[in-house]
Amino acid sequence: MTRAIWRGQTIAEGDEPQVVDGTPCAAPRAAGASAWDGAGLVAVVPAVDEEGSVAGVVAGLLRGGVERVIVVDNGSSDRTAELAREAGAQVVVAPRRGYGSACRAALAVLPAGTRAVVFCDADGADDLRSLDAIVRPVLRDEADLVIGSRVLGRAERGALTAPQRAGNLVAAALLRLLFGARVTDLGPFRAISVEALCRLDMRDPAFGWTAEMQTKALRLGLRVVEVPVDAHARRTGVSKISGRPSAVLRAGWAILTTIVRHRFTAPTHAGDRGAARATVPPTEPSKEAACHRV
Ligand SMILES: Nc1nc2c(ncn2[C@@H]2O[C@H](COP(=O)(O)OP(=O)(O)OP(=O)(O)O)[C@@H](O)[C@H]2O)c(=O)[nH]1
Ligand SMILES: [Mg+2]
Repeated sequence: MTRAIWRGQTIAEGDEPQVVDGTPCAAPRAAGASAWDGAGLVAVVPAVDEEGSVAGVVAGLLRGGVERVIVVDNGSSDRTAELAREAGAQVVVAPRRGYGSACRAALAVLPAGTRAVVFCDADGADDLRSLDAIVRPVLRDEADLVIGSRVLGRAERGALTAPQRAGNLVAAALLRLLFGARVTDLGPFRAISVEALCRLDMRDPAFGWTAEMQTKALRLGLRVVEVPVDAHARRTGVSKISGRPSAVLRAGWAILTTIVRHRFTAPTHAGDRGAARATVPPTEPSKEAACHRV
């Protein structure tokens, strides 16, 4: 059984996220930190046992101009939630484990007036100097989905493991074959408009989340662009995906099957009932945005 929660999105009964702390961000926003107005920009940060890095990520996002940061925790055994809250984040507990479940839990508590969502990992691997390049095309309505490509940017040693690079190559080849899209990465650092999110009706509870988002967006003909981003290797904490062979295999399988499945199934339009646009204008992103349509 499902119930409507937000602009046409649905969530399974018993899957409701628990808002631990609904207070808005406390940290001051740096004046002139970004070239855009961050009003309505929400960051979603999935985190499990990231106490060494989460506060820095939250503070960096707020400094960069994000209006609200939602950290979604899944049963951390360390001080992740506490430190995220202290840094100014709203902390949400997702009842089910999984990267996708965490992201969905955050979407369920998006505040009214949200225009765009930027997803960012909690381990400090995403270089927040690229925040502006990621969110600007969406906030200016020049793109619906912007993917930060670590392949086009500088990935420091250890930031992308050999299986990650190989997986990206295979996924990119598949996306080119099935959609004609010039995708280079399925990186987690990405921004998307709320209208596009509604239309995608995201479902994947785990590692297929990023591939689902890209594939459905391409299938629906949304404006998907990549921008180069720099990436760091995690410096603290333990890897939940790339450092664990079983997780790598599961993630790889989930990504490939997700791409193929969504290519051959009709896109869902659950979000079209709400504020989503019926059609997306075929405008190209401006050159100024330093991004290319995939
Ligand atoms: N809430 C939540 N967060 C998760 C879950 N799995 C992973 N994460 C977070 O998702 C982000 C990506 O996970 P990582 O462990 O960094 O995966 P990775 O980037 O492939 O691996 P590294 O090379 O170690 O960085 C991190 O912020 C994790 O804390 C989960 O089940 N729930
Ligand atoms: Mg990581």
